[in-house]
Amino acid sequence: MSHRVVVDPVTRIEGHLRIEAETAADGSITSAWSSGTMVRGIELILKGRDPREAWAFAQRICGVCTLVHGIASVRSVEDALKWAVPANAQLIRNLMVAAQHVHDHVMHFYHLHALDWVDVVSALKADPKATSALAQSISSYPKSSPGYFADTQKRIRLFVESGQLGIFANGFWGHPEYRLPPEANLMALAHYLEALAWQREVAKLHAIFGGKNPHPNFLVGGSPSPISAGPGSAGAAATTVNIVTLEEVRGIIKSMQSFVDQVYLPDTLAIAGFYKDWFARGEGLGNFLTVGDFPSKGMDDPSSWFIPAGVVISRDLKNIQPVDLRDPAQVQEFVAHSWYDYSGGKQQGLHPHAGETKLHYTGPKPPYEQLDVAGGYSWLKSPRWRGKPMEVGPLARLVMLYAKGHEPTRALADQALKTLDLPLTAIFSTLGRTAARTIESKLFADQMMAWLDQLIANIKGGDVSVHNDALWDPATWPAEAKGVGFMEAPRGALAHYVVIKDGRIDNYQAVVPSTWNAGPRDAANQPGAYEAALMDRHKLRDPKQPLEIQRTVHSFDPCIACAVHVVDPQGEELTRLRVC
Ligand code: NFE
Ligand code: MG
Repeated sequence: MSHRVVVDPVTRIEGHLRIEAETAADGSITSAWSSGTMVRGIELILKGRDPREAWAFAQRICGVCTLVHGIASVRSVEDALKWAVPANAQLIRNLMVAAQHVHDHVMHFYHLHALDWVDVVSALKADPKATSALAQSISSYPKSSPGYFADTQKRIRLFVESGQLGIFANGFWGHPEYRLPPEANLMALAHYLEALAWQREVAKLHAIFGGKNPHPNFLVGGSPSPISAGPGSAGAAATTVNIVTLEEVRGIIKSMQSFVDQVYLPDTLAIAGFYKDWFARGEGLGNFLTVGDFPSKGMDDPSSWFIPAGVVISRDLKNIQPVDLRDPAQVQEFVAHSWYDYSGGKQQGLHPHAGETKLHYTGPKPPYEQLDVAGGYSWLKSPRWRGKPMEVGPLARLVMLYAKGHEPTRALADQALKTLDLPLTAIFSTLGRTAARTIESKLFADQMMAWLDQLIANIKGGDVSVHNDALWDPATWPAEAKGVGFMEAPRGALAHYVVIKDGRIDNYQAVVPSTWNAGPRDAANQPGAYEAALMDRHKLRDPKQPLEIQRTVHSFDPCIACAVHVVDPQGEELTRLRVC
């Protein structure tokens, strides 16, 4: 007899996500559905506004991938108006976006995903001396003495003995699928706490270039903080980019590099070694999309991008398909199983420049026992590329870089596979996705140093330009313009679509990474990436503690706040939502 397992809410994510899975008598998942249960209206307020200030509103779509919607927004306006950005501002943006990736990925690994593999309670049984020996055998990270691990264990014991696990509450502790020895659990938990302190410092990079974090400042046509080529001082450091702040940036990049090299990468490999079967399930689609990012020249010169754009279908790395986000035949959003309607009917797909948002809730009155999966069941739409569902994110980027022969990527991926004694096909999996995130963190942290050196070389050569103000006056703009601003956000391909009329925003649409990955089935009943991954060889050991579902869903690093963000080009009222 089949059985429906419901996980709602999925915790340790951003936003509100519900997963339902149909299981057979032996616990195998036979079908799965992903539902965004929250509806928002943030982009509605963009209509009629000055496109130069759109970024400040769009950025509030999410506080986790904090700056990515700001970047996509300024790029959409620059694209629409053919507004060139100075080289220094491109470098500063690259540094800010890459810092966001490294920060976000470390936080995801330790604070959102690690506890799917690490048992907090088991760490209490660890021998601190043996933990120290284990840590020193895999890394040269200096915090590795027996005393350090004994202190960490004491902190965790205080949590557990108080009966209030606090940040460690709501785990499936003691679940038989936790396989790490107590010492590995204690080591990972020590690094969980280290990562909390580390992230506080590295977040300062955004404040140096953009005034604050989260939600740093941006500027259409460049970067907001002027560069001062003078000697620099503590006072000037508060308002300009100068030699003092750039050296601070260097220190932050070094701290990112050492944490990734000495903690994140060795921990990923050590933990993965105990869960090798998770490199053989959880792939799902096998289709991957990247939109490309990190220009060394400009967003209009794809040959200069550090991450290339492309599509891989059915793992076919030899045939990378070109991507054109402006092409209505390529990108479409479907609502066949979403709580929306289209004026042309629920079966059609619409390109985002012609996007519509009409709320149309057809489900049962909450709280309900289960989703109406034959009808609508999510506030997410289903984006498709040439009609096909796509996975976006770290694994898509790794696949694209690997397929294109990017040497540092190949070296890192091949080394990781060799350490774990796994074939290349192992990357198409739950832990492949998790490891891809770690590998790209190393790629980004190392590349950041090269971008910083280039920025300093430009300044030394006399170029202190950060903003092109030639188009600042809307009187210089065409009466009508359309643009796409795209980037690689930590969770994957992000594109903002803007239509500008008479100097004001006429339509604004965002197609977001977690919408690609977490969206429901489409008009052809094809599942989205989460759904397909959960249907790829999962078996629940205990349906009351669906740890296996958590592992695969978390491997995507869900952000449902980003994924659900209602746009209404007609300016209709969106708030009057009746579900009874
Ligand atoms: Ni809110 Fe986001 C990222 C975007 S969603 S986290 O990364 O865009 O997938
Ligand atoms: Mg959207």
